[in-house]
Amino acid sequence: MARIVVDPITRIEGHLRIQAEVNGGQITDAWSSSTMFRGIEKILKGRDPRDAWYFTQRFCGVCTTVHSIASIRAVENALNIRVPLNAELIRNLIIGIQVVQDHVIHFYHLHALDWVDVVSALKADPTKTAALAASLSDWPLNSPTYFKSVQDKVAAFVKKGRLGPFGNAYWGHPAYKLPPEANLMATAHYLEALDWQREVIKIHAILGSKNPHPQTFLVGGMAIPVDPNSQNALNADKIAEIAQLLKKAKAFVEKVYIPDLLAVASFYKEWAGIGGGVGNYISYGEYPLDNSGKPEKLWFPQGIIVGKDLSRVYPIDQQKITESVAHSWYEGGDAGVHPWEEQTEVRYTGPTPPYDMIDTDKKYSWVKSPRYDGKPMETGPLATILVAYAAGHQGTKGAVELVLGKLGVGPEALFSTLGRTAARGIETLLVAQELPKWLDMLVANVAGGDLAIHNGEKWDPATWPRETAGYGWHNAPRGALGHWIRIRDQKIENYQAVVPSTWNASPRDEKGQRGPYEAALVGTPMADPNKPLEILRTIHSFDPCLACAVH
Ligand code: NFC
Repeated sequence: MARIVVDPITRIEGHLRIQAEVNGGQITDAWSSSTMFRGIEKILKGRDPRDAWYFTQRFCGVCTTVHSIASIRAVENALNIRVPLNAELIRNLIIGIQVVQDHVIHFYHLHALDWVDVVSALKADPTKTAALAASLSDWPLNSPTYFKSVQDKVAAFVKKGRLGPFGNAYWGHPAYKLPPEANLMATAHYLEALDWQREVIKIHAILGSKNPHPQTFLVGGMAIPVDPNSQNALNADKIAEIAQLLKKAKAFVEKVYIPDLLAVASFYKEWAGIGGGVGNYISYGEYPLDNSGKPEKLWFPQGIIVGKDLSRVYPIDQQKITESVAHSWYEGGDAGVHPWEEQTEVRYTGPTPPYDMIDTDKKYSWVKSPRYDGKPMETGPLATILVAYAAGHQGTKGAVELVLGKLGVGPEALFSTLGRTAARGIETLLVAQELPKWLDMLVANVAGGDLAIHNGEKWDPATWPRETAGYGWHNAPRGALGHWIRIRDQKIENYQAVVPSTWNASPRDEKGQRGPYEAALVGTPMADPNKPLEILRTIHSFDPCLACAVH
């Protein structure tokens, strides 16, 4: 038996460490740990609840909008505020383009190199690469000259001995399966996606004044006036610019990302039987289609799937969500606690760095262990797509069947590392195709004379009850994000976030149940424990963000 440590896991945000036991070429047990403390929940106590979004947005530099949305929804829930339809639709546009940009970045820049051997791309024939690309898509850039120029660029890196963004990887590892031409095609699109993502996120600059960390959120609505005829508002020119950027976003997803995903996945079908994990899934659903606040009005439905059973989607009861700190470096009892009651009080009992192993029988992470009704839950694009598919969501059903059909696998293939990566592509495609419709809804609503953007009825704290509590949910790129707030005497009494990567990266709970990363790694084959590429594949398929997870 070998014990291995991967620390830090790179190509993620924040600090994640995996300890694993390997027996006979397979992982037999694993522990997920974050070695970095944040503490922003503590900073919020005593502040004005209307300011909370501004602080929580700094949980993360990657999902830079999501903690504002969850925060303002939590305060609106506590104060029983309905926001105007224009504000809901603008929020949908901000959220949706974040998801699309984030998932493309994940596929190319954070995950592709687990499957694509960049150095092998040097051996490719650019003409054959162009023929391969043309067989998959009519994307205009895909020519022999273009692929040759990319190959020359990579060759120049290699010649200088400085691989730049491609440095320090396991090139030549036996688990890489793509032919050189597919490697060159994916490498070219890796570089192209860098430019594309910078362009499409300009929508945040238009609607939110900047990215990262857009600035136009407001409890009760948004701080961006809508008026087709004013230069100082979201007017017809700006709408036209957003429409162009959405077109650009959709084209790249349809013609580059999805064809690449299918092409790469077709060489790694054995990964449809690896990396399954806990088998329970939670999705908060997303994209309100009106301002009723009702879950049934969300475009992606919300719900829970238990034990990989796609015949039932359970509604979510927020009271059943708890966090345990049995194996996390915080004060607290053994049983999980609901976020309204929970505290974040540090009790570090870990080793003093530098260290080789963390004793995982004791506390071993700064991440807490969220549980639903006592069960570990996976969240993220796979959960979103499984819940929508099982709930009979039309667009999702069609897209899932198309992808499964192209790969020649059944729905059970979704419960895997490959399924997680495919589901992210499906979510991106569906959102990219839907975004222009939400823009059209906004334009139609404004054209009908509704210019309302903020509900100021409860803006004055004197109108608030002396004591209240609320929660705000958002389906972020990495999954189910919830913020819980208690307000007393117009100030924040307690604030707790239960974040997608907290669900997924969680250590064991008081019953010894593994978290999703830990469970997904069990059974993973390892060609060479000294080059743990397979661990990266499964962990990256979740798209971890440990800055968020610990917050
Ligand atoms: Ni950071 Fe996240 C927050 C997480 O909710 N996990 O998707 C978003 O980061 O990327």
